Amino acid sequence: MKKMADFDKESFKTEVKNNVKILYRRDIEEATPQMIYQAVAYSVKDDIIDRWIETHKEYKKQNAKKVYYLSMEFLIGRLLGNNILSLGYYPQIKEALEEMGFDMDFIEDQERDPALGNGGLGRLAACFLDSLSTLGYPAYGCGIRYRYGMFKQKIKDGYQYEVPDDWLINGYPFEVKRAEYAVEVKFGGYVRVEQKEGRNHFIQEGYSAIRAVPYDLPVVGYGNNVVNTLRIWDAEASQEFNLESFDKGEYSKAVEQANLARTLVEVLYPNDNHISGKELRLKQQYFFISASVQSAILKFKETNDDIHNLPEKVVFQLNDTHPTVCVAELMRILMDEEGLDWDEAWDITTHSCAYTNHTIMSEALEKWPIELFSRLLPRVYQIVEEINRRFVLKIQELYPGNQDKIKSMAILYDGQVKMAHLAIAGSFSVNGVAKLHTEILKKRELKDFYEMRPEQFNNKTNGITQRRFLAHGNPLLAKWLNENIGEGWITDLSQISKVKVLVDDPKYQQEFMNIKYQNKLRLAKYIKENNGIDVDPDSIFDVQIKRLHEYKRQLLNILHVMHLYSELKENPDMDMYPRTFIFGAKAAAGYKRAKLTIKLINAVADVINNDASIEGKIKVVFIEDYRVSNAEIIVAAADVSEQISTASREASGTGNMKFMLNGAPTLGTMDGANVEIVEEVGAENAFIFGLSADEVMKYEREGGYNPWDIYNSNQNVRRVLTQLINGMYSPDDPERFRDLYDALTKEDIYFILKDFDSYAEAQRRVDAAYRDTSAWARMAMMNTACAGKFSSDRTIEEYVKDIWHLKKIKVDLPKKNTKTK
Ligand code: B1N
Repeated sequence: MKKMADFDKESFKTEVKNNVKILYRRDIEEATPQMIYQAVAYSVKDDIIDRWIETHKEYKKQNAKKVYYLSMEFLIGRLLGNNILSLGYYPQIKEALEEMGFDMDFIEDQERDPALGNGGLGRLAACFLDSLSTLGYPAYGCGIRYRYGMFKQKIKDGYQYEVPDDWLINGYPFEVKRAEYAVEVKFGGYVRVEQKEGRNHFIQEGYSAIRAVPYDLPVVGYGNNVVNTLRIWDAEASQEFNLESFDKGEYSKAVEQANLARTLVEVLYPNDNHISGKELRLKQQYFFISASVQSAILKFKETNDDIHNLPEKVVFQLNDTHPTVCVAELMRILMDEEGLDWDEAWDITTHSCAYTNHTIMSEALEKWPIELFSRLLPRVYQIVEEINRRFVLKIQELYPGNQDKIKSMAILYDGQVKMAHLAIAGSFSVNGVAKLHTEILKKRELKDFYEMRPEQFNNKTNGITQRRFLAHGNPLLAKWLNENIGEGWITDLSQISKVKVLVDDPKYQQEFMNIKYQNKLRLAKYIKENNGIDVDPDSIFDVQIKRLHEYKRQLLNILHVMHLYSELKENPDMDMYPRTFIFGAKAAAGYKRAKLTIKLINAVADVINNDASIEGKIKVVFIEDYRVSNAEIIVAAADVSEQISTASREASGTGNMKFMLNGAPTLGTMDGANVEIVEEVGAENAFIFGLSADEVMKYEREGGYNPWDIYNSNQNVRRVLTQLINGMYSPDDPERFRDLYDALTKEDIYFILKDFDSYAEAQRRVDAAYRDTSAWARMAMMNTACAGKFSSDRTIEEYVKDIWHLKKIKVDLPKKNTKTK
């Protein structure tokens, strides 16, 4: 890697030893691996802090415009390795640790993944922060410091069990508590109106107050000394109380406040693409939004004296509708606290907020009962009512007498607050996350809004950071790239296209596939250690890792495995290239059908893996507790990337990009960003199958299709369906998988049976293609070579140019630094 600062190995070692003493009162010889990790992390943090301070001095000096990326989720994954990489000391620290008798990977493994997110949406937020820092743009991530992040998954007897993720148990070395920036957030009570100086003043009374306390995490830019901040909010009881000095009413209020503080940030809701609708979730939303907006305005006022200039210095990006209460909260602060009138406040708000839509799944659309919303946030609700009143007037002006428009666009309707409508009304920009997704928003989901204000809509195709998912996750390929095309790709992924000139050369093909092989050995070792299953590194590693959801169709994948197995049993000499089907997925704790699908995968694995007669031609592995840290290992080792969602349902996908970058061709539908992947790499370097989004949407308009037509005409489908209910994979309870059978045969709303043949045919193409070693190597290399577009650096540059309008900042290396000479 690039040498970005001179590193003094000896002083680093001394510092680690000292840290062990200071933190744990132990000599290094007596330290546990966790202690060593913490000591190393504190030493690294020490270097980060100087850059962090310097960065913020620079922001202040320049009075720089900042983006506040507001998100309920930041799935950042482990920080130690990435931070060291960004500082530019990775090889040096690895060497120093080796000299001290420690293995770098082992030390990194001591860190718990901060899993403050569910899946793609949270991981995207983390990739964006990485890119913002690396590109030198001033940014804050704002979120919640959940006491328990995404649950840990245990598989027992094939079933998923959820174990709380106590990620803070050993303390998290990279965070800094900033008690001095705590603010108050108010819930409930009522609004009193006071007439003063000829205008109304709105005063919230009888509320419960919570103290929001920020913890800052550094987001280290690669090689540029820029360190941005991920600010996650913790809740504390607002005031200490003395039992005797309270009358009854105040006493119960005080207890209520203390309880609310305790429960508010207790746990991340473990639903992906699904809304729980729980009161506590709305409390979480308002809590972190009120705190973030307050702190953004305080920061703004440090260097600006006219609040009207807010949109020139601040932009709030809403990561889906979860932070949408921001629109009303900003209005409240501007009017009630800054004394602006409605029109001024609305002008500022609608020039400061921008909204990203991440899904069209109807069960993920946020709607809050007005009863709940107004009780919890009485003043904010008044403001929402007024926003709605004016918005509906505008609709009526444009479409006189058209009730349908009001029905489909109003913010308040049917006793509900529709958060997407509020987000659109209050934002100057609305974007989707892949071309196809944005088109579907414009033509279908948000059609009426698009027609009203087309210039508001834009697309920002997602991306991923190559620093984590190649430089860190696949060090062998990273080294190979550095040697053959230089290091430019690390900060400019478009340069990876230089690999194209190597794809036809047998020498490079062999090197590339040898690296893949080494990565498969690494994964095989992980699987052996964590699952106790032996897998054959010479088999095709066919991987589907993502949240478990019906629309993602893990069920299609496992039904096809069942089909292959039946074929093989019927015809033991069948010519089939050995294949390892690898799954990793968490199911939301309350999502029954998803959990049953996990059980099915494990049941199929049990039968197939223990059938010696098929000579190991098929193996099925369900990797327990899929998360960011093991994703890095799995992605690097994949031969085939399964991206098989029902077309139109996956807004973008980002796993698809990680696999492509690491040289795994996509086996997928024309959905989400798959469409753009194929555009970049060429259809000949992917395995595409299934209905198109247009076809799916056409069936849906016509009320679906009849699965029995397929059942009756397709014996392969009939056979695997029958196996779901004849006890083949559940001899102790043949009815176990009945619900899956019913879902497929009654409506099959995800078109699994409809796409089955096409999928099986694409799988046969994979089998055939893999046999031509050289052609496969070329295809794998082409995927890596064409992945340039999918860097989150590109995505962020587009957000900056079209929406945020930020300026890059340069930060010089601070003078005084322990590990730099
Ligand atoms: O956001 C990702 C996309 O790449 C995926 O295609 C998309 O499914 C994902 C409610 C969500 N959309 N919506 C959610 C998550 C949590 C929650 O409580 C919805 N996740 C996505 C990044 O754009």
